[in-house]
Amino acid sequence: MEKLKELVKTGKAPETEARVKELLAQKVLPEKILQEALIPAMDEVGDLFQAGEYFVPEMLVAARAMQRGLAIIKPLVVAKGIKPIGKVVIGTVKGDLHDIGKNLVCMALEGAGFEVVDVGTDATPEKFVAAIKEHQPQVVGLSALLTTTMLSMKDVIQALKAAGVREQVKVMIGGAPIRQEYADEIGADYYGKDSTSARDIAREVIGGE
Ligand code: B12
Repeated sequence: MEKLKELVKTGKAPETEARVKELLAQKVLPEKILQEALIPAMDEVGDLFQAGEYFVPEMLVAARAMQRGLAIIKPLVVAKGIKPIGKVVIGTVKGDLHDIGKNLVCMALEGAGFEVVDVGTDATPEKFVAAIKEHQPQVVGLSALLTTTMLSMKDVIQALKAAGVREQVKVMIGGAPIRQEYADEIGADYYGKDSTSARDIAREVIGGE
């Protein structure tokens, strides 16, 4: 696991892929690989960036390596051929390009049997509104990793109100800078600290219907 973490941190994409496969062959659970190597590696990359030891290019190659690893794990944790139990529209808000966390949330939701409509990154409030009108989800997930872009979560909620669709969905928000207080402040229904919470929230909403 330590070796895998190091490979992600140093942005070695093909080696990351190979190491993930190796660990899986040794019967290490995909969830364990995710929780104990891939995610902690990105946390450490963030710390190195903050300390001025890493710059954007290093963060970028590390993110690419992480995504190569995730691509191997995804089919193992995502449910297949099951009738979806509910629908979630999710995206990273306007101005924000971080999508690893959102993709993990998508994986957890799909793994639990939800249909996920991913509107991608840098998604405008209008894009969320259009996706809600088209797909009629029960839950909308908003992700933001920057203290500057988390402010656009409020714009999305306002746009949902203006479009008359706010009452038909529950809004859950998440991302590293987000806290419960912020969810309360902007009128989001839920805050989820990680992908497991996102899955539990979706289950609660859909189970509660
Ligand atoms: C990788 C990375 C990048 C990559 C992103 C690649 C990609 N495809 O995502 C690149 C290099 C592009 C990048 C760019 C930038 N980044 Co950056 N980045 C990171 C880094 C190192 C890791 C993020 C990550 O993937 N974490 C791993 C995932 C698994 O965790 P997560 O995203 O938090 O998601 C989990 C939870 O938050 C939650 N969650 C997430 N979304 C949602 C949604 C819902 C609905 C729910 C319920 C839960 C939930 O569940 C997830 C799984 O558990 C972080 C550091 C950090 N520790 O966060 C900095 C970080 C977020 N970046 C930072 C900065 C400053 C930038 C740049 C501005 C740098 C620059 N000067 O250009 C740009 C901004 C670009 C933009 N417009 O978005 C700062 C933000 C500071 C701040 N407070 O605003 C951080 C914190 C680094 C730091 N320590 O300073 N970055």
